Amino acid sequence: MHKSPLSLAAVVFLVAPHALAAEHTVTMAGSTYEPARINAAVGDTIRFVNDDTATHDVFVPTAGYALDLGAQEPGEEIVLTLRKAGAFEVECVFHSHMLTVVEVE
Ligand SMILES: [Cu+2]
Repeated sequence: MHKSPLSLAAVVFLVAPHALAAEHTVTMAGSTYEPARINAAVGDTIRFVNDDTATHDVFVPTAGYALDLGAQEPGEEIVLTLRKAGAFEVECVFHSHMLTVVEVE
């Protein structure tokens, strides 16, 4: 048996483009966002996982992207969907040294 050109085309259509959206994970152990830099694409999601013993936060001060997801207790997860291209910084309002930079293509 061989696949007809029609079924091959259908397979290609099914995997592009929405199936390409990626999920990135940022952890917070030791009051440090890990990784410190994320390269992502529009439509991707970032899962912020508080795997630390302290309360943290996802705060974006960058103009045009500003948001504050509020206090995130140990064990909690928050998922952020990236809806526009550009770059923004994520900080924690409780720990000023915490920083990760997100670049969205
Ligand atoms: Cu923090």
